[in-house]
Amino acid sequence: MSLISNTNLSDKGVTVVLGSQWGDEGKGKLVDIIAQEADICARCAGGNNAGHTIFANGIKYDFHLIPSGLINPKCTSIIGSGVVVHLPSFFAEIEDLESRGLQTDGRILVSDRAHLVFDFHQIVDGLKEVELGNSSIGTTKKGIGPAYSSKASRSGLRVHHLSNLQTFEQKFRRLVENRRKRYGNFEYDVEAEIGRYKQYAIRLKPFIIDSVLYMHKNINARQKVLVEGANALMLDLDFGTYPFVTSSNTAIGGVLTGLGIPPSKIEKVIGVVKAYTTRVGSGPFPTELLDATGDHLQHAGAEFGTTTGRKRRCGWLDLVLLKYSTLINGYTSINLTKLDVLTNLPEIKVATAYLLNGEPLESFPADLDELEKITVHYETLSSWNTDISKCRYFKDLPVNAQRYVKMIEEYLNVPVEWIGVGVGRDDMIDLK
Ligand code: 2SA
Ligand code: GDP
Ligand code: MG
Repeated sequence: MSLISNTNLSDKGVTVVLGSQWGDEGKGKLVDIIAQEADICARCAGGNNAGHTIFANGIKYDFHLIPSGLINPKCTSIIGSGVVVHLPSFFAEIEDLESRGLQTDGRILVSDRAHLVFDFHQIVDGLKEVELGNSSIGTTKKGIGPAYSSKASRSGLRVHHLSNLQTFEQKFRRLVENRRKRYGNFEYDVEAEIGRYKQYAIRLKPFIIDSVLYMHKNINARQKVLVEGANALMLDLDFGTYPFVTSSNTAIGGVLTGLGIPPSKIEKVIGVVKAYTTRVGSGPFPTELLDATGDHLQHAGAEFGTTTGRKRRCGWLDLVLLKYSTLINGYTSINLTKLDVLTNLPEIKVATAYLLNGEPLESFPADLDELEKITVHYETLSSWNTDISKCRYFKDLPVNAQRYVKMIEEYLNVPVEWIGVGVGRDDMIDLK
């Protein structure tokens, strides 16, 4: 019997799950658990750059574009207007999930306002990275940045454009032409792509909805609604380590703009916090460990990108970063994940301050040059060496693991509601 409580979702408002660090905190696992009670699970931002791995019923599922609530057969998945959709990947993901035994018919709905990612966006993503040379972002090359650029420059194509193929074709040709002017005459068969999209237009028709109306009707009917954040706060276009960020608002603001729901409808914001820090791609990482401890975390935590297979960089938990993340997202509770990965370390360090010229900074700096110059102040905590993966109650944890959790709670002044102790759905301590 699962020890996870049955009171995770409220019918009074929406529950949001957000990544608090640089992603891959284990959002998918929590979303899957909570979605067992949900009527609706919605994605609001990002695209198939995201990767959410779930182990449930003895099966491994990798979600990218489709919300991770799909494993509950009673839960409907919504791809909101803030998401960018690469249709070939969308259909391939559905086929993959069906091959793993999930039934998807009528259970996945896509906003008519969502923007489309085309193969040429992916080509441009690669070309842009090459152009940046040593300063490349380390994107997933899924075309996410270029698709959001088309959106921001008001030349993008949205899902509803597929209902008028004549306009679609005109706008599409203009868009490719424009990108060729900027990036050269890259190889891309425009005619073949238009042909494919004529087919996709037919195939996608049953999935398309006005998601604004859908969400409002269901929220007002007191359906249990869960929103799954993709990527994480430090990858947010405005609040992350710009320019080493993704191109969407991955913070709480993206939930509102990416689904068209007002802030008053949000009841709960759960921040997913990995017990250490990881980052995939380039960019600053103050607590990164470029030593044997970093390698140990990478191996013990199986830290490989879910989408690209890249090794994730690893480092100590950074409470300065998490304080900043908490300020922006206003977490009402925390899911601390992967605590089991810290077992058997000789000691554990936690960053509690950034010092610039010997003085502590009040918050996470905007300027990456300033960030380069800081010294990280760590507190050292005693570790534990007993296996915690079978612990199901807080009191079962070794005292030093309990102290670690308490320290995070006190520093951030946010209650830890869940603690992840393994990959499986049941490997979770529910503190409620
Ligand atoms: P992009 O492709 O334009 O969004 O890349 C911009 C930056 O955002 C980072 N990014 C991610 N970071 C962590 N996890 C992500 N999803 C995959 C996963 C990543 C993978 O779950 O493991 O498989 O490599 C993700 N998606 C984007 C990216 O690394 C760039 O730093
Ligand atoms: P997401 O992007 O936040 O959904 O996270 P990912 O799925 O990309 O990466 C998190 C990885 O950690 C996945 O492989 C999960 O199966 C795994 N994971 C999640 N929670 C835990 C945990 O508590 N302990 C361990 N050992 N692994 C976990
Ligand atoms: Mg991930």
